[in-house]
Amino acid sequence: MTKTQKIFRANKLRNILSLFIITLFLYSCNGVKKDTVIQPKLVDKTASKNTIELYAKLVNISKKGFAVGHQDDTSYGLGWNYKDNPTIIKSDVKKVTGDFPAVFGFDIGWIEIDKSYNLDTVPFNAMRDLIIDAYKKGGIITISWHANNPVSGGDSWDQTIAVPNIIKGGDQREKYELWVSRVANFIASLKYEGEAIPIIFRPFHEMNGSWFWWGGKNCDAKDYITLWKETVHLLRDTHNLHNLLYVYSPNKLNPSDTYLEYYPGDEYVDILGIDIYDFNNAEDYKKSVIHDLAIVKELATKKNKVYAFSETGLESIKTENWFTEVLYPVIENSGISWVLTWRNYDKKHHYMPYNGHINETDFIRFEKLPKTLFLKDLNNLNN
Ligand code: BMA
Repeated sequence: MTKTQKIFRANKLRNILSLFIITLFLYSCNGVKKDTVIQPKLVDKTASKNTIELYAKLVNISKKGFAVGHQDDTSYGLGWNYKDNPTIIKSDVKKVTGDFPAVFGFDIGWIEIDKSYNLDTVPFNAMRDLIIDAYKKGGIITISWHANNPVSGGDSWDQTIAVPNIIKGGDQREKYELWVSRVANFIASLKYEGEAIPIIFRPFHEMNGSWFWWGGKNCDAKDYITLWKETVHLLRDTHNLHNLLYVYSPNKLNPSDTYLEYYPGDEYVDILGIDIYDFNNAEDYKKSVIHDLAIVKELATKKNKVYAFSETGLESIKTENWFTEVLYPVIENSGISWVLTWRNYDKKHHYMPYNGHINETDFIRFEKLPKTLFLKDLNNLNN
């Protein structure tokens, strides 16, 4: 190499190095923090500020641990019901641990048929008050929808074929649009200090099972996808709701299931979820959770989306130390943003412990573990 060639090469290297330093500098000038994510591409390009912030919060949570959620947490529990004394907001989780959960789950099944209370007898007026209260406390709200069967008039578990009838061109389309307008009216009524409360909306869940009219053998994947997309269009574009994050949540994957079989596409889903229950077999449960969450994680990472354990639990929680020894180890490092257990209806059908329950102290230990975020932890998170 000649002397001129050497000088030329050194200059070239210096130029590349300077360019690299300038790029880094520009990045820091732009205020791009080290752990800031690339702006998410939400389903709603005009999502409200609070909704974008909620998404950012979910990302942040998943880096610190996971938020703990409970369905109908403040609506009722063992031996009490909000309806009987709406002046005090109770919670079995709070009675046991001293803190509320960080995620509050609600279900709007029966709003579509214009009932004043949902399928589990929670009055919608009470639900609205409790959603506002949970939000005011700093909590995260998620809403599922156990809609009735629009063809037979039966409940969600009525497997009469209905999806082809309610998508565009179907004979029950008008009815479905009316149903969605009732959903939209309720969601539009969820306001705090004049602003729409951001909601994680999880309709048509567990679609890979055949127990609901919108899933499995009761519905083609193609029709399911059409229903999902049309529902998003109605809520977002016709009813102008800009406070929703949409969750896609299949049930536990059986060997023949593919997670994305019913997936409506990246443009229509904000969060990937999965529902898996322990049916009194901790080993099978742990295997499924590890296996399925790894799949969800891989897909969500590729798609740059948040993911969650959208429903779980062991009915009556008879397995000792279920929270610390069965659940925690399989989700501790999973990267989920939240985990939500189902409702506390009575001693036979409940998924969180209550005062005097055999797993009460285990749940107190669970609350103290480093990755579990309850309401106070959530409020203490710095961005
Ligand atoms: C199910 C059960 C039902 C309930 C439904 C909707 O898992 O808890 O009793 O009606 O969820 O909340």
